[in-house]
Amino acid sequence: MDSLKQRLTDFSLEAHDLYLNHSIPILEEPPDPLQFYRDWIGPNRPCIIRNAFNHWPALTRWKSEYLKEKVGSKVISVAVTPNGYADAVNGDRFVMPEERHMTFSTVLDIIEGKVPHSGIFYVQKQCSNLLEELPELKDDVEPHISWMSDALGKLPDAVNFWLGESKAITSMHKDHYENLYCVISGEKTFLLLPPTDRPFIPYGVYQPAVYHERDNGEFEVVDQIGAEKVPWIPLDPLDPDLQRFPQYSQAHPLCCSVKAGEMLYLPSLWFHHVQQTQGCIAVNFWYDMEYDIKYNYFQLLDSLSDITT
Ligand SMILES: O=C(O)CCC(=O)C(=O)O
Repeated sequence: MDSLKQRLTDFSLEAHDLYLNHSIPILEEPPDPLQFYRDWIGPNRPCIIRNAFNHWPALTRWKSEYLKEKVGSKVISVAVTPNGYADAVNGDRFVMPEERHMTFSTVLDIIEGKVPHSGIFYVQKQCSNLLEELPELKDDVEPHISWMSDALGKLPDAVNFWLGESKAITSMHKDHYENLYCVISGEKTFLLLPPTDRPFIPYGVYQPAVYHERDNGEFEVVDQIGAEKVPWIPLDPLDPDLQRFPQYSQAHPLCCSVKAGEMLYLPSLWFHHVQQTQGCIAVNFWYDMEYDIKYNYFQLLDSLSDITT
C-alpha cells in the first residue's frame, strides 16, 4: 500500500512538471473544435477563452431594470445559508442550503442590498435552471457553445444560471462534467487543483443536513434522517489546516479570475472552489462525459487515492 501511495504522489508531481501550467493560459479567441479537443480537452487542461461570446445580448442587457421587466415576477429557487457556504462541511455534518422559492425581483432586491435580510443568498440551482426556470432569458445567450458541442459530438446536458452575493462561496469539490463557465457581469475567482492532486486532498464522510432559518432569524442545522452519508472535502483551500491535513502542502492550487465577457474551460474532475463579486451573474454549460475514456482514467486515479488514504 505504501508503494502505491508513493507512486501516486510521484505521478502527481510529474504531472505538474510534464504537462500542467503554472497559471491558467488565456486564448484570445474561440478555438477550432479539433484544435480545442487536441490541446485542452484531451490533456484535461483548463484555460480562459476571451472574445467567445461578445455577441450575446446578455452582456449588455442583463442589468436589473431589464431583468425585472423580463423575469421579475418569475418564481425561482434560491439557496440561503447563514455563512455563504452551501453544500459544505460544517463540523461533523455536510450541510446543504435552505432552498427558498421567491420572485426574481425579490432576489435581486436582496442581492442589491435594497431590502434588509438575514443569511446569504445564491441562485445556484444546477439543473439547467436557465432553461427550466428562466426560459425568457435564453435568447440573450446561446443554447450551446458550437465549437465545444462539435468537439465533444454532443449538446450540453445542462445550462445553468448563477447570481450571488459576494459572501456566497462554492466549497471545493469536483464534477464529472466538461464545463464552460461564462461570466456575464462581475468577476469570479476560481481556485483549481488537477485530478492528479487527489492524493493530497482530504475526504471524509458526513451526515447530511440542511440549514433552516428560525423565526428569530437564527439558522439551525437539521439532520436529514435516514439519508446516506456524503463524501466531501473538509479542507478550506483559503485557509488550509496543515496540522490536520499535512498532505495538502504538496498540492499545487492554481488561482484565476474570470471577468465579465470571459469563459473558463474547467475540465472534468478538476477540483474547484469559487468566489465572486457582489451580484455577479454567470451562465455555464455542462457536458456530461461520464462514459468517456479520459473520465474513466481519472476516476481510476481517484479510486486508487481513496484506498490509500
Ligand atoms: O460559480 C460557482 O459558484 C460554482 C460553479 C461550479 O461549481 C460549477 O460550475 O461546477
